[in-house]
Amino acid sequence: MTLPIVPLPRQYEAHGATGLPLQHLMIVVLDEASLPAATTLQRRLSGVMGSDVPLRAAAPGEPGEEHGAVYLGIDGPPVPSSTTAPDVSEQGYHLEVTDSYATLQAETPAGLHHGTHTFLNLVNHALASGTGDGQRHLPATRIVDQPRFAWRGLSLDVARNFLEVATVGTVLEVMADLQLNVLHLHLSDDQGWRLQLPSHPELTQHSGTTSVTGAHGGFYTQADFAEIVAAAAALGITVVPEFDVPGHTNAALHALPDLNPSGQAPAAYTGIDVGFSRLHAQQPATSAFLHDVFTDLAAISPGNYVHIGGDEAHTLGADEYAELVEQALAHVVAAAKTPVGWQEIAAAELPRGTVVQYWNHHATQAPDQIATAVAHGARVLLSPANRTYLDMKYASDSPLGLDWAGHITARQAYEWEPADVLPELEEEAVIGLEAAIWGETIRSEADLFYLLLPRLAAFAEVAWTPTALRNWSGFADRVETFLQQWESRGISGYRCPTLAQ
Ligand code: TNX
Repeated sequence: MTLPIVPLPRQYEAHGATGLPLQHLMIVVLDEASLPAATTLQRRLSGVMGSDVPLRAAAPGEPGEEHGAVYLGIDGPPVPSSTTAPDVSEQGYHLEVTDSYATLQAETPAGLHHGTHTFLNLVNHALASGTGDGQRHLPATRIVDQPRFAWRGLSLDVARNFLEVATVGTVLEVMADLQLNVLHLHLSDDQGWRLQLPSHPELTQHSGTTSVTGAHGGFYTQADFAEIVAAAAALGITVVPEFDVPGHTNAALHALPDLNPSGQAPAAYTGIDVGFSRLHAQQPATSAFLHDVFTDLAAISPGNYVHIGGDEAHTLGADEYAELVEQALAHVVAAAKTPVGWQEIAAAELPRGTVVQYWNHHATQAPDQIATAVAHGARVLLSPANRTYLDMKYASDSPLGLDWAGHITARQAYEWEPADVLPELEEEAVIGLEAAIWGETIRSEADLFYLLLPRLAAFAEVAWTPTALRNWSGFADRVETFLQQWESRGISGYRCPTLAQ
């Protein structure tokens, strides 16, 4: 028996005869800490079942074998809310589906969320494959599951072109389906500044509606951002917000003339080149700018992590680059958050615990700096561009996407081993994996999902399931139901020809 879901659980076995009938399910919470995950499960389960699934608290001493009940409980010590998920290595869960009830248990709220996603995936599969209303059953199974990597992220570029709150909400639901737990929002770049800030409203006033080609601008208000964070938390997903400095800053330079040595703001940028813009350490307004934007960002973001960017500042000298990066890092630390930055920040002095996001795919570049950073207490997030940059074209004839890191078929997004990316690193130094989707060629939600799916599903299984348990043809079979399920929700991926190979 193979469970028909993505990512494939670590351990499972058949456990019963007929399976659990889908009619008359009800959710029963065994403790208060389980209520948030239970409430989200109730909402999503009611949605797929097409009728309200009841939820109630267990009565004290209730035997726990009621027909149709789905019991949810947390049996570990209390931990802070799911916004701290990436630090929690205990993201595992036990799910037991018998012929008459189901029990889902985890040590943490994060683990419980993952168990509910698996439960829903099993329900979706049963609904898609059942023969008639009365016939639908969940497979009776006992699952013991936990992820390989604690941080399983997606970096979403809303700066090159803007994505509406509703689109981000759809991305979050798809991420939850795939057990991903970090949404990294790339909120500023040369082409736009996407988050309204109390300290500098000019940033969005002047650079909020600009974009690549000028057609798809927009920005999030504080209320929009809070809505995204809340939607993510309800699904067990942490938001890691990024303002990209000291390069990739034309939108800031355009909105705030004081950041420019000439005092003159450059024109809004609508092209797709990288590496040309920069902050100026000697400019008096620069330090205050760095303080204000990272302090504001940390204040409105409940998650533990704030990303400072740091990539591709090609027009800055090494010393000035390090000075500006160190200022940004210090503001994040002063706001009691853990900083994250692209791999180039390893050239600067890093606070202990900083997460360095490695995007290169040529092992010849930068590993020494990465190794030094790790020796000083940094952790590494792996985003090798030739496997995880999902804005790369599938093939030369793809209508969307770039190709500087090569083409990435669904199969290439799946068949790789994270330990080979930086082989000299101990696995404990690797906090996890993050896919990225950059927005240069994306003009709509349809464009976004064309590039994301099914490659994001392939990525998710690489991040969750140990390589020894993975195989391509099994994945290609299992992901087909997901593609159909997403299509029924109006989300269309690309049927990459490698799925049939
Ligand atoms: C690289 S690698 C970038 C982005 C681009 C992307 C396009 C890195 C941290 N930055 O600025 O949008 O390539 O694929």
